[in-house]
Amino acid sequence: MSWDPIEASTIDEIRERDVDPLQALAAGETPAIILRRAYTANDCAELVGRFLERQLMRDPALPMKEGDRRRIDIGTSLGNRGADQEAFLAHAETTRELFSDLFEGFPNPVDVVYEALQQVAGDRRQVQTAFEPDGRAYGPAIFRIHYDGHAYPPHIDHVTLREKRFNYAVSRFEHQFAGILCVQNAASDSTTQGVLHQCLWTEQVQPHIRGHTFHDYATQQNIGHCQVDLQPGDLYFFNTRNIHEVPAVEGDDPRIVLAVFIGFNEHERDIYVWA
Ligand SMILES: O=C(O)CCC(=O)C(=O)O
Ligand SMILES: [Fe+2]
Repeated sequence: MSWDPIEASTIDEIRERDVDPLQALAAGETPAIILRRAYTANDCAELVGRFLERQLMRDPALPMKEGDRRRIDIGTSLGNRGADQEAFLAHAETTRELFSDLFEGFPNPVDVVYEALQQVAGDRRQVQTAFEPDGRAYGPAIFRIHYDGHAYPPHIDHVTLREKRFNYAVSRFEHQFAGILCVQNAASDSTTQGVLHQCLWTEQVQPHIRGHTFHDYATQQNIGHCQVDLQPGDLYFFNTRNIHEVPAVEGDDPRIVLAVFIGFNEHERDIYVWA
């Protein structure tokens, strides 16, 4: 069976290809939903300028110093900060403040991602930032800036299956997706953003993730994959229970994405979004 992304430059076309693309992602029937040109390349470039102006990222033109990080986050990551729920929710508040004026003069890229997801999801579902029962919200989205040498080896992302967090409202979602808006590629001729393997995580696969032998396992088992190539402004969604990876960034230009995680249950109206 071929395993191809549902890809178009309008949501209408995407929904013509599949009546319920999120359900197709949940079922593993498609590797990704790719929306081309969700944001303009020009706005992407100017946004990077804004990050530099506001010193939210390290200027790649300056020499790297001892202790400089290969990845900088602008936003609040549940994966990184979720161990302390109070601190996580307080940090999320500062992200919402930061984002309240960061995009002045541009279309708000976080809204672009949420609106695209809402349209893909359809009227019977409601996309919203994740929140706890007391009303406190998570960070809405995160910019990740990856410098030379940064890679994501084969892995999954899942609040319960991987992170084993059960004390968050998002732990009720069976399916977790990611939404990634490409803001800047590492080099002009390298457009690979992600490699998605046609393999949903199970306990049986875990030793190959832990032992860094997934590629050998995939070859042995004839597991196919889908390579997603993006230009700045392209947005894609995928099921984060599919083993996935991002090849190492090469060169002086950092790879920059705007990322969200998405919680989805087939029979639930609410879709929660966080970072
Ligand atoms: O940056 C990406 O395209 C995806 C990164 C990823 O897999 C993750 O953050 O878990
Ligand atoms: Fe991931």
